[in-house]
Amino acid sequence: MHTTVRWGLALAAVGVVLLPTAASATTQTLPDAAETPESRTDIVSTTVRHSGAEVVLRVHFDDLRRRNEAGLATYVDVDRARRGPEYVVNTGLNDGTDYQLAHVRRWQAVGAPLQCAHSVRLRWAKDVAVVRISRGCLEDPSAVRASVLMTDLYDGVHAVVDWAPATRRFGTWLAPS
Ligand SMILES: [Ca+2]
Ligand SMILES: [Ca+2]
Repeated sequence: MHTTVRWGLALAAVGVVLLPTAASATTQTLPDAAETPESRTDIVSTTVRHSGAEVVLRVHFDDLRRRNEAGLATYVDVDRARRGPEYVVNTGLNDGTDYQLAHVRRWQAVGAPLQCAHSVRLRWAKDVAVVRISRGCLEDPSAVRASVLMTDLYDGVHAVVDWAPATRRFGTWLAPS
């Protein structure tokens, strides 16, 4: 009985010690409200995963079609000491679109597009954009967090925007797994 109680206390102590590790996630999914009824590409959720090799953002839309007037900016923050994000992948959401990775200053892409490994894949049947950025592009950060902006010229003149999780706000910091 005495031994059992001791082990119980020991395990409880271990549990407390392990908590900070369990709390530093490598994946986060952020649900998003359907707040832009004018746009088919309203963001409904965003999943960010930080692996040992890359950062992968899966942005789910209400209805992603091959023809649209929408674009997506996926901002990545890698430096806590410097305000705002350091990188962005800008892409259209239409079939055959171009995309590019660039440095960011004050939420604007600056300088020449970066040539390191990154990709954007649009999956029409699943209504998902998959954005991949190798950790090497991001200078092997200890943690990252993301903010996503969809802009849609839904009628060719007026633009609606949808931020996730909110305007110029980020998800949680994610350490590589
Ligand atoms: Ca939304
Ligand atoms: Ca920063």
